Amino acid sequence: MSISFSRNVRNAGLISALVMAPCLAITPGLVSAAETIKAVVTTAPNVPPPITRTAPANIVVELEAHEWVGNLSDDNKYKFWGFGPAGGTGTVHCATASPSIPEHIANGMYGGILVEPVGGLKKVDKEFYVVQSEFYTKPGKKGDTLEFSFDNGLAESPSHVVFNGMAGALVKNPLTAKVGDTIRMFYVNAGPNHVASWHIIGEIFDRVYPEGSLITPPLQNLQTTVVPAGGSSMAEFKVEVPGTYINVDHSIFRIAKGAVGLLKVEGPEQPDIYKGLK
Ligand SMILES: [Cu+2]
Repeated sequence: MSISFSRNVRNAGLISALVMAPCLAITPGLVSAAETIKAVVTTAPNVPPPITRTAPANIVVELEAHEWVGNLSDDNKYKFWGFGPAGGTGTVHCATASPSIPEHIANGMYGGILVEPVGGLKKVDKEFYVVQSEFYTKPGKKGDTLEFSFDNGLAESPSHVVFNGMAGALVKNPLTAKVGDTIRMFYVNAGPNHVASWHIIGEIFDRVYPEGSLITPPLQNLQTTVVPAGGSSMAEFKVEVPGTYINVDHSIFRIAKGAVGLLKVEGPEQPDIYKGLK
């Protein structure tokens, strides 16, 4: 199959969306009669303006498929497939059969989508969005643009497990907050193969909304939470003590493949809560 043919099929491909919180009770009859609106799409870290309508609508999201060579790690580049622009929280990915659905996801064709409950989410000081995903490459040497390996995908043996598209991206650009901040973190797991065990070393999640359901009562005081491949989670917590917290998939050897990020919290020491040993 020629590259141009597969690219054309890809460009015409379906987008399947696993939405975090389908919050409006929309009946099929209402949707078919509803107004059609073009979605406002932006690039991270921007988000579109809040919606003000109170009735259901058919939302058209225009995404264009792109290929580009970018950094997969400090040592290697990779030819990513993706959409531009894309934004939001949850999991959105291609489901096009050519060359194969897994190949689209393994090359980077996914993003997040967030549907807020009616009335919106409670205000917090900081919101973050982290996407975990795996890449499957053939071996290469430093400086190479690595090639995709279908065989390694089949073996479910990723060469890279990354947050936000590149090994160590959130180490180079840590998330930041101040002591006392309330934080909401959306965690999307694009897979394509592995379930994530999301954990922040040094922190406890005050509330976790498993599998991204924002209208189900949250679990409280969790250490680690499971995020399925093709799924998401949301956690809220308050950072009480300054320090560098480490965001990981607690399938912990994946740190060596790139799945590690930092959350740096600045502010006065809180010895009543935590004191390091001298
Ligand atoms: Cu695709």
